[in-house]
Amino acid sequence: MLALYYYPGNASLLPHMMLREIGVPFEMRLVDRNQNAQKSAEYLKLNPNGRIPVLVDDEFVLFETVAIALYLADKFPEAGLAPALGTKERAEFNKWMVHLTNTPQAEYRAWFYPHEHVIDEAAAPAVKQGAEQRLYRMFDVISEQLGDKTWLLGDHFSAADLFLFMLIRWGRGMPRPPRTIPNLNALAERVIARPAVQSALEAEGLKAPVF
Ligand SMILES: N[C@@H](CCC(=O)N[C@@H](CS)C(=O)NCC(=O)O)C(=O)O
Repeated sequence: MLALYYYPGNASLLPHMMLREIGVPFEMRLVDRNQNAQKSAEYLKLNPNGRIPVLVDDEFVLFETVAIALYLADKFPEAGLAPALGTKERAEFNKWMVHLTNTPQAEYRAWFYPHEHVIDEAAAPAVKQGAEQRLYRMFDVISEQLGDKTWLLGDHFSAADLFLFMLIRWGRGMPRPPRTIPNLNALAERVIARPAVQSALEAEGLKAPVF
């Protein structure tokens, strides 16, 4: 049995949307951040970093969003959420998954949790501002790369588009949100129109404006 440890709107949203795209039965297990449950002894056994998400597949336990996404894409290849292994398209897909996780997703960590990056709390606002400026540049580059293509991989919808959608969504509170970039806005609109995405958002109670 597949089970996803999640908190609404967190990085768990990517595997959650994928599970609904795949259409396989799975269980949702809330990690209540209001109770700091991600740092509980029980959860730390699943992810010693105390971060969300974790995927459990029977006895197999996996943390790191992109590792979970790749596992799901490869376990259910018929869902077409990643191109076939060993192809150039797969290399492109891997590029986007790695780029999105180690560039904007990592930068968001500094934007959402600037206090983790300083010793003196007074420096936290400057760290957040720096992260924001870098995020603007990153989204501009992603938008240039996307151009007027339907999806990051052209005609092929993939988990990378779901990932980008989640990152666009996370920036909705920034002074210049990613949705103000036309190419990114168009991609997010296409993603949100997907029934599987709609049901994931609804199940997590994420209401408009979603991004
Ligand atoms: N690299 C990790 C980062 C996960 C992460 O930062 N998760 C956030 C939620 S989006 C979290 O658990 N925050 C609560 C905390 O750090 O205590 C991954 O992609 O799985």
